[in-house]
Amino acid sequence: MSIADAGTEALREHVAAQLRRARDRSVVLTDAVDDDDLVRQHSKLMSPLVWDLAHIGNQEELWLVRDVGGHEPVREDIDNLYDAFQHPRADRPALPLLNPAEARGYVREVRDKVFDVLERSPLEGRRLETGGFAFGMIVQHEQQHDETMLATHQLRSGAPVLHSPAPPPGRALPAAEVLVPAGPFTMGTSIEAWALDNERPAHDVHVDAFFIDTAPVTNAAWAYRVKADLTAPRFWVRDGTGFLRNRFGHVEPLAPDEPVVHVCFHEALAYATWAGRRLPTEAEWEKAARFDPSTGRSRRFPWGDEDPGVEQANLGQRHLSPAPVGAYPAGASPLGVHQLIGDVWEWVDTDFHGYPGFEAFPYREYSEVFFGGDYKMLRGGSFGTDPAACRSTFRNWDHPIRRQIFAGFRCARDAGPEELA
Ligand code: AVJ
Ligand code: FE
Repeated sequence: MSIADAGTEALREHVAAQLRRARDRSVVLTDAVDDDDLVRQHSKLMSPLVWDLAHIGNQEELWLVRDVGGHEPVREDIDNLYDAFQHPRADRPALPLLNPAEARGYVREVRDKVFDVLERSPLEGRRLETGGFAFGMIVQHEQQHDETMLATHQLRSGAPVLHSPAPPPGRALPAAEVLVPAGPFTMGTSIEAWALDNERPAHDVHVDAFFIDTAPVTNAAWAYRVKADLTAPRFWVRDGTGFLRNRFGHVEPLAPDEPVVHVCFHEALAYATWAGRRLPTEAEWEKAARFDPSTGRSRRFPWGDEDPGVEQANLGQRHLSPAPVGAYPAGASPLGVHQLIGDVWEWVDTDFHGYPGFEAFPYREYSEVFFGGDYKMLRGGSFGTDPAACRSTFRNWDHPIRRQIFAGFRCARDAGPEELA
């Protein structure tokens, strides 16, 4: 089950390990390039990598050193520089940012204090500390920025600096789509200790019967659509009459059976419409990912309640690409839907809003200020998402035009009355 059910010392160990894992990843992503590359803006959509790094430290200082720990500020003078709401990404390179050596020193100093705070926290009592929530929030924050930094890596030019083993091979799936039966299911959670405010509370949602694809739309399916003279995803490179793809500087043939990645919401919707189908709603996606028809219960993950392992899902930047369809049979849902977790974030046709009974916690700027804005939801995580920041209830969002994120989609359709089992 979840680590929060184990004892306090086991939880403390878990928190420490998760903090270290997140930091190892931030270090890999920032040590891979030289200082010049760290301070440069690779795209107006992204921050310089050195901004992400110090921002990670600053959030950690604000919540864990100052709030949970009750300590004096380390660098109060830089709060404004690293407040995402003060400076749009495009303006960040011009700010008097900490240089790479200073940023590295800063995050290290904050982290040293945080281990001290962790030793002293009862990990219960105060809501912010119960179950290690604030620590978990900061782990997820760092991992989210790591994925953002990975997207920045995909935008940089020059020789490749990141390498990874290929994902496991794909396999044919027994069916292209499955019927998700009509009825209520539990959406969101009130019991997952590190779930963020927008995943709460658990509530019942009625969903009509619908069909959902057992796999995300693949490059082959998309290439067929491109032949019909529609545009290609981001990072596809023209090669005579066909396409190659640029994956973190590795320019290579498209893997036909891999989920398509780097498409915006509008492209996903256009593909689905072109294919005579539609995108699932957020509730449909979550029901397909969690609902166990034999018990009526919502699971934490499609395969059950256990955290993701390497057999279940392509997460955690182990591979620098989605895996081919069928590569994770052990990660399928009870209804036989594959690769809902990992590989590619999946666009769903729902705007960002709070669930009934939503309460901002611990700060409005994580979720609430984005409700009702120009955002579409993304579900399930990508190959670049860490397991700590991914579960079947986890909600991500972005502008519908964004395609630098690791986003793909799968299709769904209404179930006709004659098709109901
Ligand atoms: C939830 C991924 C949309 O990166 O903008 C990071 C996460 N919030 N720092 C983002 C986040 C504050 C957020 N997303
Ligand atoms: Fe942030």
